[in-house]
Amino acid sequence: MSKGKAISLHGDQWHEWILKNLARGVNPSSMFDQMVGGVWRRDDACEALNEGLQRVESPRPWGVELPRIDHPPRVENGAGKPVDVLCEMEDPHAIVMDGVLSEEECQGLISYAYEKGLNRSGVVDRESGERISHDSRTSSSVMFSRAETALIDRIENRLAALTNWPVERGEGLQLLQYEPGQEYRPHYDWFDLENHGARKHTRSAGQRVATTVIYLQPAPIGGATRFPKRGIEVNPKKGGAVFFANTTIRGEPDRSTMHAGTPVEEGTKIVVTYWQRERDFQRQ
Ligand SMILES: O=C(O)CCC(=O)C(=O)O
Repeated sequence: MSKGKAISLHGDQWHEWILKNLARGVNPSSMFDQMVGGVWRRDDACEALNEGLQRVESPRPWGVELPRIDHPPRVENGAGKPVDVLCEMEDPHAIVMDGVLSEEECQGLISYAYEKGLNRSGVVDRESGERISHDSRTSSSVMFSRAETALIDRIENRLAALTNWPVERGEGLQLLQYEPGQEYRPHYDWFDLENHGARKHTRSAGQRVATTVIYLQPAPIGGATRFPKRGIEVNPKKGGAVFFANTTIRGEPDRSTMHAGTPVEEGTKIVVTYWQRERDFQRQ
């Protein structure tokens, strides 16, 4: 879409509605909700409202900047294949993609993880902020540091370009392996600032604003990523991924992002998770 054209994307009626309401001083964030509840994609609605604010000569910030994926993404994987968007939804704002990593890249990450060794996965304790084992998360995992290998560096830079978000704001990739019966029960990735332990994790880099789960090896049966509040389940192919924004456009934790890794029924599922923060991230 060329600059200045988002406002006309859905015809004259919407165009006039946007200008009329902004000129009357209506709050752009409540207009945003109506637009996305109608025909608008979230990123187009933001752009159209910003264009509208320019036109009514009242440009002002009204929402937070968040990672966002271009439509279509202008990013290629390690085999030179463009990343493909298969499906996009709102509430939560989630995008399912194909070909984020090539087969070789998937295999390279798995081999490197096995060299390092995997341990039982943990969750963040609400009070202490320490990582603890919990029945709700039974996978094994390994964390990588930023740019730990040339392959990891390349993948992080690709994910940063794909989501239009600085690579410095990404946490290190985390590889998770689930055997039959293993799962990650419904949870949120955003930190609940009511909890002392969670506050410790947001002090320097802020909230986790987006998550991308990349499938390196889907399980033949079971092991989908499920959004139980919406009854939606996704199970991308090898190299595919699901991205979702953890906060609303107002920067509040988005409760519709509750998600789970459903139990694997057969085979082994291996994914990497990439979390992105509001500000630059340094591992504590
Ligand atoms: O394994 C999955 O499908 C989801 C992983 C997940 O929920 C997470 O890492 O936060």
